[in-house]
Amino acid sequence: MTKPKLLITRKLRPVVEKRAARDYDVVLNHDDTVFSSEELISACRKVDAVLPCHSEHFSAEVIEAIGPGLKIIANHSVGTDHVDLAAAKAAGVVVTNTPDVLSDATAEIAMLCMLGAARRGAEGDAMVRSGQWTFWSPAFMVGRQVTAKRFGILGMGRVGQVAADRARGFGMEIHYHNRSRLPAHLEKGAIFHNTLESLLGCSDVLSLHCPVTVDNAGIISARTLALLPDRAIVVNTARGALIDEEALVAALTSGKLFAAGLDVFRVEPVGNPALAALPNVFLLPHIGSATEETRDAMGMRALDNLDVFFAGEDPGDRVA
Ligand code: 8YV
Repeated sequence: MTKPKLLITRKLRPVVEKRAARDYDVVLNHDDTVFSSEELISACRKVDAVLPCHSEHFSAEVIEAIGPGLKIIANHSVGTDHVDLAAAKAAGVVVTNTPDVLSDATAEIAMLCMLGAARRGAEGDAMVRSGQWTFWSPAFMVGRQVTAKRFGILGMGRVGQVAADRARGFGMEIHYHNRSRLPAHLEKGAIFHNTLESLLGCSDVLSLHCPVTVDNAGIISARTLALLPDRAIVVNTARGALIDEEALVAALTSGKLFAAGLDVFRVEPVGNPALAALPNVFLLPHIGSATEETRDAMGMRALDNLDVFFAGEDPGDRVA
């Protein structure tokens, strides 16, 4: 039996590429460069399936231009905002994602961002590294403690729930806003807010854990930032487009916010130079799920979805 032809757009873990090569006729991108739309269209036209990352954009135009050969987009990501799901559905292309397996890694990075922001991690690191640490005093580099403060979660899905568990480890009081209230065994005493506005008023640390959609892009804006307690901390490990970055810069500069910890940006790679110029921002280059264990698990989960699809069944992680 001929193996289905599979395009893997980016460099994955060796164990994942090995399994893929065993079961599929694999096309690899050895240079690990990001395809232009034209390159993506041309490469996808030659295969039955593609295993992309969030770095490949499947707009309605791209999906239409690829044409009928491509049967499945098996994402190596939980987020699917890089794929026009309605267009994929209309074109009869199945789309899957990789939920669950990256929740622990992403919740870890949310804690790193929270602590890096609260305890002035970027300033401290830069000072020691550059040889500028020439003075010490009890009045020096004083940050904010998170213990016993309120941790506000926007989006209490899988990652939000693990982040809540980790924040409980710091004795934080958990507040959340979500489309619907969780059952008590998942809520674990967290306080539900039926509006974002209500959550913001109770968030000493606001941590974003929701997918970005056309409806919530820019939801963290000058208006909503003003509703946070003074000197709050904003953490974003979800998607950059949730935040109006100009408004965030203004809130960090005016002192309304104490700090921010960010793993994601509107423009990736690169980030935002205005945010990078501020000392009270702790920055990471979108590495929330970048651990050995999680990268292996994401790749395996994407391959599981492909195997189920090519066995003629409906993949459990199907999103379109
Ligand atoms: C990944 C992510 O780094 O899963 C997602 O949605 O944003 C990240 O975990 C990336 O998509 C890996 O392909």
